Amino acid sequence: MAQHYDIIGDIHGCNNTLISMLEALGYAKKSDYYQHPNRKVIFVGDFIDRGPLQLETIRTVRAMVAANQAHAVMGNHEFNAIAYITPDKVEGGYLRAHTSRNRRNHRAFLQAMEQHPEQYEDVINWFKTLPLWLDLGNLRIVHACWDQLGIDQISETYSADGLMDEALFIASNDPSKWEFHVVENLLKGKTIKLLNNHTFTDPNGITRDNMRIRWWDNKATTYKSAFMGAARDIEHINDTAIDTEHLIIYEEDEVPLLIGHYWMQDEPALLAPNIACVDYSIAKRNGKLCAYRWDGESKLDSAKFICVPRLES
Ligand SMILES: [Mn+2]
Repeated sequence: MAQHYDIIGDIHGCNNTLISMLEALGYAKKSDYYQHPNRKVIFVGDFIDRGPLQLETIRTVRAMVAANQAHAVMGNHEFNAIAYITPDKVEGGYLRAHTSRNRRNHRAFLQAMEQHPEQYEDVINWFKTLPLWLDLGNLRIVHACWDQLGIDQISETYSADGLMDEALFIASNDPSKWEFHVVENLLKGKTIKLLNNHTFTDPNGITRDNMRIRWWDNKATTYKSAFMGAARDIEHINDTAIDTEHLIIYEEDEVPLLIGHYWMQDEPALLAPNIACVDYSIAKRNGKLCAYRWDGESKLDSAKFICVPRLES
């Protein structure tokens, strides 16, 4: 029988909620990791930042991956964590600058590392083993956006299994390189610049002059209809036709794709018949952890989402 998977969304340091999800899915702790008699987990990335149990979350996920009970892909938060402590040999400083904004967004993780400095290097080295994407043939996983052309470019130039070596990591932190733009698409999703220098403040409190878009949706032809974000922000977005190249083709007959990253709200729903997001804003007080139970189907089913409420106070 083909392997079936439970795809679990962004966890952001909420290990108690993660464990309640694993138990809800029928996993039990044997020796030092959670397992299920006939299923495995796929984690979509973003294990760290924001929540209170940073190292505990990493331990839970990592033990399952090491025991071959789970796969995990890289999220933008793991990518940023590596860049934050990687020296920039050309410009000096670090590949991700230690600005107050970057420090603030990384604070929960940095505090955990201050308490356990002996684990910092080991954790970062584990992040470096996370692939940018996972293609199982009948199921695909990426943190934010399946950019096939970009995946092909990385496969031809670096690694066909999406693993980042040092050269790819450095190039993907350099905005003058194609690698930067591909990795941005994969881990942060396609964005487009707003018209007329318009800005808005996103739910993270960050002022943005660009917006995340429904990159797969070929019916989304205006800024408003292509907007991917909080409902309260959409009213600030113009209903003007988009005049730049903005879509990334993912046809409805391609294999199912599971993503995280997008801070979805309300009841889980499919983004397309073959695309589902399992990130339902765990970091918010009323947020939840979401998963999709996949049993080999090529068309996804909105009845197969499962959610557990956030347990961390
Ligand atoms: Mn993310």
